[in-house]
Amino acid sequence: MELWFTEKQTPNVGITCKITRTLHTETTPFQELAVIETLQFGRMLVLDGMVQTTVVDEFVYHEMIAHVALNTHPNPEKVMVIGGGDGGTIREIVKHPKVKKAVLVEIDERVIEVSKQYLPEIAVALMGNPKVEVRVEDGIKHVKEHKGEYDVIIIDSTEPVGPAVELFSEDFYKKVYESLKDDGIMVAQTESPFFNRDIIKNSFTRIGKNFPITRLYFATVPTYPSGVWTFTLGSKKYDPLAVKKEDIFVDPSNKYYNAEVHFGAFMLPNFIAEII
Ligand code: AG3
Repeated sequence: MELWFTEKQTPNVGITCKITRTLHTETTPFQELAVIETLQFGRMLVLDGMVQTTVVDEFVYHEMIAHVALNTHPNPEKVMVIGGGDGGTIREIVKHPKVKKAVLVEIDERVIEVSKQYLPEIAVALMGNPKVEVRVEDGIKHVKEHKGEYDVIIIDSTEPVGPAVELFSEDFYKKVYESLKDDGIMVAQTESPFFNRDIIKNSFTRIGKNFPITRLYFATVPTYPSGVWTFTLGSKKYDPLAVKKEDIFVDPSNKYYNAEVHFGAFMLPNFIAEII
């Protein structure tokens, strides 16, 4: 018998993976959570039917959401991730030698626990890393209560449906701005330039209302809708394109991000550039 998982990414297109088994399913207070074993991409974390990460391609998204901002800031000592309960973004953040503290603020404790159990290579930094603090808390509440505290804030959210809707609002980006120090930087995952052009445009405009330097960049993630994914960076002071190449920190374990990719990711094909 063949077992297949399909995410219907739009009403007209989906991604289908042959699987060997379902490792875990549950309904948490926030969402439906599953971990399945795919043949092509290894273990896969699925929330509300949407692929969040897979063992085989997670490095692209996690390196790219973390290292671009960390290398734009000259001294990223205190960093926060909102969402990102699988731990992949935190794992990348603690690779950076200047990071002293990385705080994960995830609303759904079950995502953290299930990731630790079934995706240990992704969740590794959530299991006793001295630089990491894990907080099960609403990110919106957290930014309101922590003003002027962070050097870098990374919004590693799900799609803007369900628990993450507010994480794409102008008011939230303003709270993120206020939670950053005077020279802070934020990054948000902002979806597919093929399928979610409105989301990209709206996020860019909303982030740009708060941050004087706003830039869109992209990476290729095979298991996400269309395989092309964007990130939007908002910065109070430092421009990611003004970074000196020789100052860029590249961990030897990186599989995607390097000093060339740092700049190349901002070189947008026309169909992406025209969105913003
Ligand atoms: N968060 C963004 C995943 C969005 C994928 N969308 C989809 N499959 N329709 C990923 C979290 C990884 N730490």
